[in-house]
Amino acid sequence: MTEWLGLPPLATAHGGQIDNLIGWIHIFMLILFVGWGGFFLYAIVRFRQSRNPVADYKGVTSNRSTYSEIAVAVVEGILLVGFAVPLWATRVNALPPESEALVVQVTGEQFAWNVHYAGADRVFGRTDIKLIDLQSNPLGLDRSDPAAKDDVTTVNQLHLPVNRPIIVRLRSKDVIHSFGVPEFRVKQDAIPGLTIPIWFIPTITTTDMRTRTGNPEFQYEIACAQLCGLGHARMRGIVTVESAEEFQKWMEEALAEQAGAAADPFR
Ligand SMILES: [Cu+2]
Repeated sequence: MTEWLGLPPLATAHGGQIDNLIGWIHIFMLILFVGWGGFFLYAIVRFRQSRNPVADYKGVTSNRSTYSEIAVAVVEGILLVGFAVPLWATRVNALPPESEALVVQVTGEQFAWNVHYAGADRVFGRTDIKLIDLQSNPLGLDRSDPAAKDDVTTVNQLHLPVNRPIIVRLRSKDVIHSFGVPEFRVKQDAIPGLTIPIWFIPTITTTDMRTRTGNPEFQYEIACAQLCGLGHARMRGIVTVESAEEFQKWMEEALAEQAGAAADPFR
């Protein structure tokens, strides 16, 4: 219904509502544009100098312009209070229970996305600023903490299972970044000192999207949507949406690889 907007293909459960709102705003703005544009042309012709050599000091006496201003304000109020605010409220208040969702921590830094999964125990391992090593441990994860044993961390690789609620806990190590995935209709600033949850349900796997778009190289991409420094343009993360089984397999492989690296740091 909203294809005429030319937005990127949609790949989350809530995105249709956002597209509808964007569509209605466009329609309303088009009506306003035609209305004001028409009035402007009318005024140029109607009040041309040759017809009105002397200024009329009385001016407009009818109330029509006041009424049309009020009508525009009412429609804008309805768009805001009736559509935009309730939609926003479900995004920020109605978070799914963590027992049903996959919770993943995503921490922005100049210029990368650090991804942290809690693993099977669903508890995020302890992190410590003293343990941060930009190459080997950018999150400062304490591997000696029992809760950290099954944690998986990646850089710029966010794997997500399809059709399951995802809660991303968004953080930043340095400046303001913004987690934007256009196909998910998700965009949220990452602000130093705050942990901001965002949630969505991905509905189309990367493989399916490649078939649908006819682009064999299609990737969902986290694009940093706030100018955050010189490397801003290369701050791109890859999001892989896959089946629950594929996701599980990937987690196990990543865990095995990390266990190997921890046992032999000079490997
Ligand atoms: Cu950034």
